[in-house]
Amino acid sequence: MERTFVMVKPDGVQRGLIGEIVQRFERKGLQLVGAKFVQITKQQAETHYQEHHGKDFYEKLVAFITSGPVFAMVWQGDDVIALSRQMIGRTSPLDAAPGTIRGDYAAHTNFNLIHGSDSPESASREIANFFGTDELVTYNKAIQTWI
Ligand code: RTP
Ligand code: MG
Repeated sequence: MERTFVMVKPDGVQRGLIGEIVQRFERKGLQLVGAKFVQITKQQAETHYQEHHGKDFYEKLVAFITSGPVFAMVWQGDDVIALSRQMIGRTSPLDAAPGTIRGDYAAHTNFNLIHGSDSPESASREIANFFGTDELVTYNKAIQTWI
């Protein structure tokens, strides 16, 4: 069972898409184990996007992600990292397929609504950057246990 870090970015919050995005993850059958609505610090943003440090879009990216509150979540499930990336869609709106979150709602690479971890290593780092272990809830989900 894997965990991944998913975040509705400031544009998704501003556009009122938190509920729509949470609903897609719930209906997919994934398990929510943590959530918080926060204004992230510059330091947190720099840790989150450390792999992009030095790229030409880095400064704008950090400014954007700290420009307003985000809705941060941890979701759990089998292959949840790859599954979430599939549901989120590709980075650019020209590549994001219809039916994905970005494909359905995003029109610009810099305002693409949502983040999802891209590997188990990123997921661990990103979860630790936003959540304490006491903020993640362990519980049985009926769908996994009725048989
Ligand atoms: P994210 O990390 O936000 O979930 O997005 P991602 O994996 O699909 O894309 P990534 O390559 O990690 O890039 C992080 C964010 O930086 C912006 N970006 N701009 N060439 C550009 O101008 C450019 N490339 C990436 C995007 O907003 C992307 O989500
Ligand atoms: Mg990324």
